[in-house]
Formats: sequence, structure tokens, C-alpha cells
Amino acid sequence: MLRPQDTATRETKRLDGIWRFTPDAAGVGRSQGWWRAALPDARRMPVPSSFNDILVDPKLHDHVGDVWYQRSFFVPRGWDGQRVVLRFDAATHRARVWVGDALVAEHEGGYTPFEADVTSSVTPGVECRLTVVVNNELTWQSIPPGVVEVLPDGTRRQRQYHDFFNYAGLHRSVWLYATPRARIDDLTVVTDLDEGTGVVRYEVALADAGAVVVHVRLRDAQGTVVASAEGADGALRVPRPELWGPGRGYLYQLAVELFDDSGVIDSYTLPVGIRTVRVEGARFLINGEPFYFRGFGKHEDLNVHGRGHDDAAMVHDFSLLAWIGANSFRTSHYPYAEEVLDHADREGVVVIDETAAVGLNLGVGGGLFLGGPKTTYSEETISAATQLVHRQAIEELIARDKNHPCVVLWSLANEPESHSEHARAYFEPLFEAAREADPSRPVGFVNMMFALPDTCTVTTLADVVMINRYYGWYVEPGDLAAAERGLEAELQAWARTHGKPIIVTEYGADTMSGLNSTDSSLWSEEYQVALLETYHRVFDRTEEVVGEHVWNFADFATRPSFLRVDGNKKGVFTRDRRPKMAAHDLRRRWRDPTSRGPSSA
Ligand code: GCB
Repeated sequence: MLRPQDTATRETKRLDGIWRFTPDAAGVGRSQGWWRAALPDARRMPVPSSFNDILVDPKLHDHVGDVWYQRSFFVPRGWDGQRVVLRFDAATHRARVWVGDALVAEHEGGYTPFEADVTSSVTPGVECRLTVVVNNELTWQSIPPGVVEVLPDGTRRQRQYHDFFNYAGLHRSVWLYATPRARIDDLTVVTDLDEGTGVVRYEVALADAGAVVVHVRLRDAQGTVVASAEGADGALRVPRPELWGPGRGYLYQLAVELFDDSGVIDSYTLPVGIRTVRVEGARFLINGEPFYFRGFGKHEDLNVHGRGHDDAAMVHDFSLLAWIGANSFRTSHYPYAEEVLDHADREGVVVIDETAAVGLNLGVGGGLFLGGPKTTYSEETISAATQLVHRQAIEELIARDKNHPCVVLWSLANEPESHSEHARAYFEPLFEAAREADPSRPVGFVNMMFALPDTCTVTTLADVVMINRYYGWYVEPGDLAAAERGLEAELQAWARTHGKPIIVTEYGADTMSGLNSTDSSLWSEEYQVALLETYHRVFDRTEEVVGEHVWNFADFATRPSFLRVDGNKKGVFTRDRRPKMAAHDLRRRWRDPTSRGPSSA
């Protein structure tokens, strides 16, 4: 799905700002038709943001159910005769949208965009009402899953199986944009190298187009045309290309134009990074060179904003990644804003792109042992209906992010139960769907500690092994010598049994910034440093390990728990992005030119 863009033939207008907002505590808005008039008792709510932490209102913080957003807008008069589209970059976890009285869109899934052609519902130059109901409930049929409990007093409470706060709302931009009717509907680019020559395979999908001609031109960063072609699909060849790579965000621009007898009728420009990604034995290759992932699992999580996208915070996070010497991160545990992937493309930061399928594991709740009586895969819990929604989440993620050179690996889930035959049957079609949607990138999932090299039934479907391990924290807390032995034995078993590259996608320790101790006690900054160093010694002795992603980049909000002190504190930075002691230690390791993997500095 193409991101809105201003070009010679297209125009965009963001509908961000302060909207009217009413939480629907009694759940009556749908039956009372709240979209037909001004919302009752509306407050003011910024878009984009999570609604939870904006107002000082504990009920709203923990609200479960519908919230309503409303504003008015004008379609510019100059857009008369154009196709007008309304687009939501994200509505978490599902939404329905009305323009005036007309229902124009409905979408399931909180982290991928959706849009509606609203041409027939709007009149350029005339004010229009826009109403959105956003619902934040997690159920067995949502990704991520959860259960809504109704307490004796009628209060609804969300039970979830993941370890981060269930922020919700309009988390990303809302757009109005205009395109010509005969238009470029989608673009797919896959790059390759043929004996040193760059190959850019492209495919242009057209809509409502009659007799048109497609022209494509590829420009280098200086604006010089280096290749061009005619036709809706083909391959451009670039002799001696500047490659996209870790630490080097070199981008070409692919300008696509649609012509009819009258001239250019539509145009769109896509940034293109020429690079290859391949798994060979136990090595992960970018541009044919072994790549070693250094970085973090992150969250979209900020004070006040919650999961709402913020450009300033994003650019600052990337600056911290560069400062510490990270070359990569994982979009744990959901697709991030497209701005993040655009920025990673430009900065040469490598991304493992993950769906929101976290918590498909009833034996555990995001590293916390909350096992209940139910089994994970059953008619009542994770079922064929869940699988359908999961499949849609995978397809929408790939449709959105397929053209980003920064994305080198798809992660289909975080820590599902993967040590049963049910798991195999559940995941096999999902791996097939991912490979069909994108044959060009490796695919994997993130394994949790209950599924071992000889009991995991899903790893054989994956191109890489990604594992989260908490030796020295949840297992053998405080005993780093035991942790070192346990980790090494397990990594060797993975290497022996599967012979695939291993990325340790999570390891870390909760750490209170400012808590210091001479004996490295749990929760101290010294213990976090000692634990990370223990893991690094093991990684450096294990050739098959091709990546280390510390959990987490920064402290983040969770639901309340006796295991959480004002959130998860495994950040190497605090929630307001101040370095803990471990940040300086990691910086020494990751910026050391003799350390493993190419430098991102
Ligand atoms: C995990 C989960 C992550 C948790 C982490 C923890 O295994 O993947 O979401 O936050 O453990 O800190 O417990």
C-alpha cells in the first residue's frame, strides 16, 4: 500500500491536531448513532497519541471498549474532479469511520494503515464531519490476543498475555489525499546484484487506467538518471551501484510516471536501496557480507504520548542508537510507524520487522509466568479464527513495508507456544503466506525458553533462529556463573540441531537507574552490566550467533504487577532516554572496531 505523497499529480493534507473525544464507558455510542451529530460531552484529544495518559483520569487510563473521535474538515476546492482518499496510519486495535452519516471504512488490527475512497461522500469546499470509533479490546480473535473480564460490579478489565501497556487510540497520522482516477495503485521493488551490476526489478500496479504508458526513471542521490524503462514491470540495471548497507543509507529514487495522450496523468517517487539479503548456512549475509546484528528490541513508548508517533522522539532515538554503536533493532512487538522505517532506510539502520502476534502462549505472559488452566491452541483460545486475523496482519505488514531496504527479516510472532504439534499446524500456513507475499526476504519467529532445540516444532520452518533468553534473570537469578553455563550449552545445542544463524533477540535484566551496589545485586546498574558482559562472552565463543539485541532499548510502561516497578526496567536507557551504566559499557563494545560485525559508526 503506497504511502500518501505530494507529487505533480497528487496532494496531501494531514488531519492531525486536536480532535473532539468521548470515551464510551456505557457502550451506547453505536446503538445511539453518535456519528450522526456532535459527540456528547466531548473533551479534547491530540492526534496522534494514545488516549490513555493525556488526561488526568484513571478511568480513561484503564478504559476498555469504545472511544469516539470527531472533527470537521474541508476537502480543498482545488481537488474537485480528483479521487479523494481518507487514510489512517493506525487505529489501535480496530476502528469504524464515518464521513457525515456514511460508513466509509472498517479495519481490524492496530498497527497497519487502512484507507477509504471518500470521493462520493465529500464536496470540495464544503465542511464535512469525520467520526471514528476506536475499540481497544483484545480477544481470542485479535492480534495480539487477550480476554475481557467483567467484574461483579460490571467494570470491564482487560486480561492480556504480553508485557506492555495496552495503549490505544489514533497513534499515527490521519491523512486526506487526492490522486487522479487513473493512477499508480501500488509499487513493488526487489533489488539484486548480478556480478557487480545492481538490478532493480519493479512492478507497477495500475487502477482505473485505460490506454496508458508507464515510464520509470531511477536517479542517484545527486539526481542523475542512471537507468530508465517503459512498461508496468521490468528490470533496471545499474552498473557499479552505490549499495544500501548497514551504516550507509544510500538511496536511489525511482520516479514512476503514467502517461496518456494528454501527458503525465500520475506520478509517484519511491526511495530504493540496492542491496541483497541471504541466509547461507549459519551466516546472515547483507550484500554478500556476513552481518552481525548489534542493537535492541524496542517499543513505541513515551511518557504522555504512550504509543503515539512523535518525529522528535524518533530522531532522538536513532541518534542514541548511533551514539551507542547499534546497527539494528527489532520492531518488538508490532509494526512501527512508517516514519520509523523511512528514517531507518535513510540512516542505514537494519530492521527486523515484527507483527503484533505477541502472547500466543498461555503458559507465560511476556516473560512473566502467568500460566492458567487453558491450553494455547484450542477452539476456545488460539484457533483457526485467530489464525485468519494473524495471516491478515502478516499480509498487511508485508504490503506496507516490502519496499524498505532496512527491513531484512520478517518476524511472524514473539514467543508463541512453539513446542507442540498444534503449533506446527498453526504456523505452517502462516510461513507459507509470508513467503508468498515476499519471496525475497528471510522469515522467522521469536522463540521463548519453553521450546528447546529438540522440542520446538516451528524452527524448521524458519530461516534463522531467533531466541529470547533470561538466564541470570528469570532463570538462575543472581547466579551469573550458572547463567553462563546454561546459555552456552543451549546455544551450542541450537547450533548443532538446526545449523542456522542465531540471533539472540532478547536478553537483559531489570535495572533501577541510580541503584548502585558493590556486590552487583539484582536490579542494580552493576548487575545489568555484569549480565550483559556474561552473555557477550558466550556470544563471542559461538560462531553461529550472528546477532545480539538487548532487551530493551529503554524502560517502558506495562500493566501493574508485583514484578514491575512503574513499568519494565530492562532499558539500557531510562524512559526519558538517559543512559544507565550499561549504555556506556555497550558503547565500548559496539563501537570497538575489532568487535564482531561491520561498524555502523
Ligand atoms: C519477554 C518478552 C518481552 C518482555 C520480556 C521481559 O520474553 O518477549 O515482551 O517484556 O520478556 O522483560 O519479561
